[in-house]
Amino acid sequence: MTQTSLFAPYTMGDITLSNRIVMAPLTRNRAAAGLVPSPQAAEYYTQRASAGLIISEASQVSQQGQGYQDTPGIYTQEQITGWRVVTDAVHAAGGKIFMQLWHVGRISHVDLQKDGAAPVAPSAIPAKGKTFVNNGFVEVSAPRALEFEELPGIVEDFRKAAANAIMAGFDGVEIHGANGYLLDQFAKDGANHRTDAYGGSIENRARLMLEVAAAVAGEIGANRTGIRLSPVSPANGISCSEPQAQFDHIVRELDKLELVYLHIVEGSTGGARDNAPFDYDALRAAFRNTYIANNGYDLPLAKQQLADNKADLFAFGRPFIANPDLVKRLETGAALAEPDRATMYGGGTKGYTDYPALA
Ligand code: 8OZ
Repeated sequence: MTQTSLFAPYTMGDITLSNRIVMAPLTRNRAAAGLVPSPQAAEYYTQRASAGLIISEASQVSQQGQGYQDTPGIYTQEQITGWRVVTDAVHAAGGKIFMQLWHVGRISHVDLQKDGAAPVAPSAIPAKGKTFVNNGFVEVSAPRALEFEELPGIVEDFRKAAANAIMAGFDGVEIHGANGYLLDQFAKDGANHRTDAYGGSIENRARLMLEVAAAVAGEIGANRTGIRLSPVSPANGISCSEPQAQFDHIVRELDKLELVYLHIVEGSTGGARDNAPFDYDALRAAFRNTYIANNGYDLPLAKQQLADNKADLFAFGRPFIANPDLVKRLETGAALAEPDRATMYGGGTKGYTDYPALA
């Protein structure tokens, strides 16, 4: 049997990635006026184009879907035009880039919403959590429950955003179904107390996420549609009483839609990989296309998991902030630089485009 390598090309759907290292989506809060990617975004992403695949920072599908200051959108012509500069630059550098499509649901603040409205959620249950607005961390605002009649509009926002992402030159999209944002809020009973067709049972809680996935895949093709899930992450105050059964069901249904990849945050987002028992092998076994593993990976763990056929691709998040040439550093065993926390969220070029590649 031939040895698979992290550093050899991998074919995913209709595209060939130059290696199996993925740049995970990273929120950087540097969008310009109009929530258009900043002029420096093209440079930032191009510096990281040696990743086999870049997944963009989470980008809201509507104003209602925004939860933090200065995150980019993909619902206006100006935003599409701005993102086109980024994708052209990444492609010219030989990279591939998907856009992460985001609706934050209850993780938002009235100051970001149209006319100061309440953020929306499956149920009127506030999250215990903070967001960043008006240049400071504040408690999220109390949400209102979405009306049944509003849910087709949410699906439509994701569908349009996916079409916009393709117009902006992305190779595909990743639906953000993780980390306690809207689709994860619907999927998990800590946030979803609905009594209609979108709550109460495993099938009902999965419904909105699966409708979004079907709509996006129908619009741009399943071969360009991936999704990110975090079955046991408590991120943004979310909880689920039966994550294994919930996510076994979701992944079985996503497999039927033939999405191009499943991107799993294993454990607690940005934290422990073993915060709760969960059988990720069951998800991998239920999904025929590409499995991207994420959370706390380093080179030895990625090598081991690849050798054991636990995943096809490995997404690195924070290491990509300070190491634009992360792939080369991993391949050559070079030391990794540490990111500066103070410049992760917001600011200018400092801590954004000024981390050097190795000479
Ligand atoms: C960090 C800060 C703000 C948002 C996620 C989109 O956790 C995020 C995010 C991360 O998925």
